[in-house]
Amino acid sequence: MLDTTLKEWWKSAVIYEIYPKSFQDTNYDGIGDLPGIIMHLDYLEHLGVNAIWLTPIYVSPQKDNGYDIANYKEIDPSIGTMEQFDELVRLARERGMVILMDLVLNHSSDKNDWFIEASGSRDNPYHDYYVWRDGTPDSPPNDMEAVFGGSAWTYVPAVGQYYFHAFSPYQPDLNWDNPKLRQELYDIVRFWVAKGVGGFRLDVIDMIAKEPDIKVTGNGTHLHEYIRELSQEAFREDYLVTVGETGSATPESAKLFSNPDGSELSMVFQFEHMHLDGGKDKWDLKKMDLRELKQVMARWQNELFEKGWNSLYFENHDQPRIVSRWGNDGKYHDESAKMLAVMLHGMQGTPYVYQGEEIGMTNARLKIEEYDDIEIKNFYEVSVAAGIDEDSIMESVYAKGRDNARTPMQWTDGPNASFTAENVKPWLPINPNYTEINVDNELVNPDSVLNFYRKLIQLRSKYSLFRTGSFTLLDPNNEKTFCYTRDSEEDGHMLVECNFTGEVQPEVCPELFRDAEIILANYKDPHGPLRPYEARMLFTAAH
Ligand code: TEU
Ligand code: CA
Repeated sequence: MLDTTLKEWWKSAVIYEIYPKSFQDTNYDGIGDLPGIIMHLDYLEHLGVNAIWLTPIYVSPQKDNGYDIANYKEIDPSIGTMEQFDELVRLARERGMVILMDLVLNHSSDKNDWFIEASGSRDNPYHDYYVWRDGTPDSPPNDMEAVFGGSAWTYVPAVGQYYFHAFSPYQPDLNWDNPKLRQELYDIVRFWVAKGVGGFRLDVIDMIAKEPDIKVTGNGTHLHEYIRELSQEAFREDYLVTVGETGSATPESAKLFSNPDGSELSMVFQFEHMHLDGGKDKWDLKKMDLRELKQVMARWQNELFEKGWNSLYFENHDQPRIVSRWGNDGKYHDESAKMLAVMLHGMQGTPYVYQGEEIGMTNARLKIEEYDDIEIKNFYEVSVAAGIDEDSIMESVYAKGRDNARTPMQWTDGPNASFTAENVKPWLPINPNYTEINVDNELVNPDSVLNFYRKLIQLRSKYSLFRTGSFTLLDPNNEKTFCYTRDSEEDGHMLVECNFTGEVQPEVCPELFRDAEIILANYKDPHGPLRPYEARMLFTAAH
């Protein structure tokens, strides 16, 4: 069992992300809850993960499913109680796992008491907790757009000013230039540390030093200064893992964010590889070019080697399902789901498994009125208003909409996939393929995607090479296969071979691996040319 009290334990860990609303409903209101997570701790222990990241469970109007926090120190009643949370932390620890909280320190909800006070009068002490600029009702300070559509500025008549919001008007940005606000946030962190959590995922932490007057959100002048202060004042314990969601990160800035000297955060969670099948924005669909993916992954591997630490992920609650996105969710569903896992988990960094990824859950096509996500709804409205044709809007939503990842977890082939009771309407529809793709089926099938993930996760704790090895990309111009080696003088050598197509491809096997041991493969008798979506991991000890 991994000792999560050791410094840098997270370099050997696998993190599982839970979207609580969609995991397991136990009181039959159609919304997943904390007792639902407790109910499946044995499942997670069996899977072998070391930490559980919960997306925000604080009191929230749920305009953005918890990424709009009204009270940072209480649990949203739709999700559970503080007693249940304490119980979850304790029971997870008993099974060798820690809980990671998702902290949104860049913005709050507009229903947070701070904002209610702040928008009452300019003299209120909380006014300066937010970012205000003067303006008249019909002329915002500038033309900055919010991520979820519309202007990034909203006018409040009571104070005769605009407040800045990078996302939606329900998510006013906090003013990190105010030292009092910063102390208030550190106090919140300490509150959760005292509860025994193992660390934090920090939502859009690269946007805290915004400079909206010059249209800067990510990478503002004071960014690293603020993060270092946060780290010093709030993350005092060595064992805490801190994951910075940093959409603006480059390998260069990632070396600061995840500086091995511990002055900022444990690791970055960046998006460069996730942008390869988009254009001017994510809705602008483009086919992913495997050579580009290889180049991007290799650059991050090599630049951060011994200089920083990266998260390894394909899925999260904002991304579509990877087997539908870059695999084949039809004929080669199992093969491609396993292949993608091998490609990712063989690298250096901390791997993430997003709920349902381990059973190969797929994208879901819903009717427009069935979607819940603020981003999908706003995109649809704005696009319809701009005269874009309905079919092409829906193609983008099917391919990239965030609700693809948010349909309820598929536990069994019973009613409502056993996410909730039979007579209850889940908050978001269940993907109809739950009769085929579900945990129950996969637990008993030794060749399932689920059991493959178990083996893959075990390998990471067995071979230190996963943590230590350098990375070499093989055959960079091949657009069909993704092959690389990991090498360490002390810990040995690994070859990873992945076929990204439905056709047979020649194998790329350097001499060193002729007699290597096959430690994992998604086909029986893994030798010779790579069959459709075949993946192999070969290991040879240090010489
Ligand atoms: O996402 C940050 C972010 O940059 C988003 O714009 C993300 O790229 C987008 O959702 C993809 O379409 C974080 C959270 O992960 C997300 O769920 C929140 O909605 C967002 O912050 C605001 O808190
Ligand atoms: Ca519930």
